[in-house]
Amino acid sequence: MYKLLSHNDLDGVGCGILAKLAFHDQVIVRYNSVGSLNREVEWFLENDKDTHLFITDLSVNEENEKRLNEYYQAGGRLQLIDHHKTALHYNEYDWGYVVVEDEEGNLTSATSLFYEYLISRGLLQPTGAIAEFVELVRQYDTWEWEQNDNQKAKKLNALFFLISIDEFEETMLERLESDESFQFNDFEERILAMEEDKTERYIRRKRRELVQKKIDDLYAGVVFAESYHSELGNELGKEYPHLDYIAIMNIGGRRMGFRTIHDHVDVSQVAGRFDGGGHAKAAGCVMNELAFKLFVKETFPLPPLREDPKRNRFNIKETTFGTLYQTHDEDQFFIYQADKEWCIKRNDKKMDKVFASYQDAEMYLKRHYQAWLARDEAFVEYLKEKVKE
Ligand SMILES: [Mn+2]
Repeated sequence: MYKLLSHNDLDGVGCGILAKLAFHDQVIVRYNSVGSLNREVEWFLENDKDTHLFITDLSVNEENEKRLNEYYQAGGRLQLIDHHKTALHYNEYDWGYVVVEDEEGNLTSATSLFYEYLISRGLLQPTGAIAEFVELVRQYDTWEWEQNDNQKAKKLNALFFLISIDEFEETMLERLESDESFQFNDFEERILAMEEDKTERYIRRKRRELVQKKIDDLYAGVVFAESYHSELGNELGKEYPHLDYIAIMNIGGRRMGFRTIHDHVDVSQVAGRFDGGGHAKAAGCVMNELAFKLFVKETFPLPPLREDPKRNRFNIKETTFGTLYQTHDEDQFFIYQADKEWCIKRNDKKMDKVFASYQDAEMYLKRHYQAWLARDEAFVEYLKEKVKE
């Protein structure tokens, strides 16, 4: 018998589906959150000894790491497969296999690693449909789908959240066992289109709820949300590029996620401060007391960030003539170019700081004053005042 303990996200369930394709009714698959895996492992070590254990897309705590190693040394059959940077130390064990990036420089996922593992040992026959499914999961999990505009990968994840894990497993198994290529059916295409509209509306609303706070040396955008964490982190990150990362608080689940679109930020380190982990661009942790204080208690009284208007015709960024910004404190900031430098006037008084580029000046305003681009009407008023003077 085999047993697979895997993550309860698309990548983790991808591993479960591969295990069932390979071992059929000879495998028991259990999906876990980061928190519940350790209990499962403990139960396994006490009750399940004659089974070949796989752990995918998750890692255990130190205590269980030690116990699993003893189990392996005593002849137990065990394989851990993961692609999280924070799990790399498992490679020191014969039973650990952790790869973040493959030889061609592609980011891996647990599903893609497990697929190769099963094929290389002759446990699974590769097919076009399975290979495509694995690649969709990998692209979604590594967020490569966005660069490639791979809508099919995005839809696969959306479908995963629309139906139960059992249903998802069943319908995928059926398809992968019989079809030559991987396709959604008409019904799925229709509900996926509806789901996309709904997600867009949700994200639009959340964009207006984001608050900003400097935590340690980084500027965080904090938002409360139960679902669509990856999409939210990405959209909010792009909308507010002056923020180093987005923290998404799931109060009900007492968990939080961190996402960044920037290469200079590693959110697995941010999560690490709160005993969590993950990837450079996406990480998470359980909301401990310190995290609750910093991200919930202290951000609760803050007003949300205001979005820059998108339809301005006069007050436009990066014109040499000048651009007006406003703040919650009703300060007016005016960015303009003088010689080769970019300067800022705060309520008509030139500030000492000068900037090499418009972007630097704007970043400064947004980070320090949470300023937003003024609407055309406010800009026109501002110019009228200037003319009067
Ligand atoms: Mn994964």
